[in-house]
Amino acid sequence: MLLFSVIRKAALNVLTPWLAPIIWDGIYNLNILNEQHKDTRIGLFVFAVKKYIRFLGPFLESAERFFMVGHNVTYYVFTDRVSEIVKPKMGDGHSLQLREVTADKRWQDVSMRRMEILTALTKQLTNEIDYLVCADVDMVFNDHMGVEMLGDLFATLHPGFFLAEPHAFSYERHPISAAYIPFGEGDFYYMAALYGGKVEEIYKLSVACQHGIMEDKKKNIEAVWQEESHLNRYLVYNKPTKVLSPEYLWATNMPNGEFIKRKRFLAVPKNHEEVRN
Ligand code: 4GW
Ligand code: MN
Repeated sequence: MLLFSVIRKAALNVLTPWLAPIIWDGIYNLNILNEQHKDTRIGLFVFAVKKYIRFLGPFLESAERFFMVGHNVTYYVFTDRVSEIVKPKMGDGHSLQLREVTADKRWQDVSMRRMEILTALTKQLTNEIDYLVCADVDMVFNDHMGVEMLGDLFATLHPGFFLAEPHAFSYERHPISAAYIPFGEGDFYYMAALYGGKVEEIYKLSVACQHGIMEDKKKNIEAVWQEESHLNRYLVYNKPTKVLSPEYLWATNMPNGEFIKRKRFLAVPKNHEEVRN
C-alpha cells in the first residue's frame, strides 16, 4: 500500500483531476482519430535565429518522417536569415512558409520574443489552419507524433519534473512577477518546448504571456524561466484540455526513462559554448 502511494504520481495517470486526457502510448486509437482529422489543417510554428539555424535542417527532415504524416501541415518558420534556409523535400499536403524576423541580442529575449510573434501569427491564421503546434527548434522527431496530440489547448509535461511533487516545480515564486504561482496551486510543470491548440486558443495564450512579459519588463524584472514561467502561470488558471506525457518531450540523458516507452520528440544535445550568441 505504501509502495502504491509512492509511485502513484499524477503525471502517470491517463486523466488529470479536471478530466483532460494525458496522452501515453496505448491510450488512443489512431485509426479512429486519423479518420476524424482527415480534413484538419495543422500548423507547426518554429523559431530559429542566429546560431540556432543549424538545428532547423534536422528538425524539418525528422518532422517529415514523424510529424502528422498523411495530414495537412504548414510549417511556419521564423528566422533572421531567410536566404540561408534550405527547404527540405516535403510530403503530399505539406508546405513551408519562411518569415523574416530580427534577432534579439539577449538569448532570454530571443526565447521570449516568440510570444509576440505568435500573437501576430495567430491573428492572421484564423482561416488558414485549425490547430497550431509550437515547438523549440533544438529538437528532433524520433517516433510517431500525430493527431492524438491535438486538442483545444494542450501542453507537455516537462521531462525533468513529471515525477516531482508540485512544491518542487520551478514555477516563478516571486509575487512581484506576472508569472507568479503561489505554493499550493498548479498541477503540473509544463515545458515551453511543445504546446499548442486551436488557433484562437493560442492567440489568447500568447497575448496573456506577452502581456505578462511586458509587465515584468516595465518593473525591470524577468521570470525565472522566461516565457516558460508565463506559460505555466497561464495554464494554472486556463486548464489545458489535453496533456502530453513526456513521450512527447524527452532528452536521452534524463533519469526515469523506464517510464517512457516511446521517445517521440528528443532534445538535441547542445554544446552551450558553441550555440551561445
Ligand atoms: C544561449 O546562448 C541561448 S541562444 C539560448 C537560447 C538561444 C536561442 C534560442 C537562439 O540563439 N536562437 C533561437 O532561435 N532560439 C529559439 O528559442 C529556438 O527556437 C529555441 O529552441 C528556443 C528556446 O531556446 P532553447 O531551446 O535554448 O531553450 P531550452 O534550453 O529550454 O531548450
Ligand atoms: Mn530547446
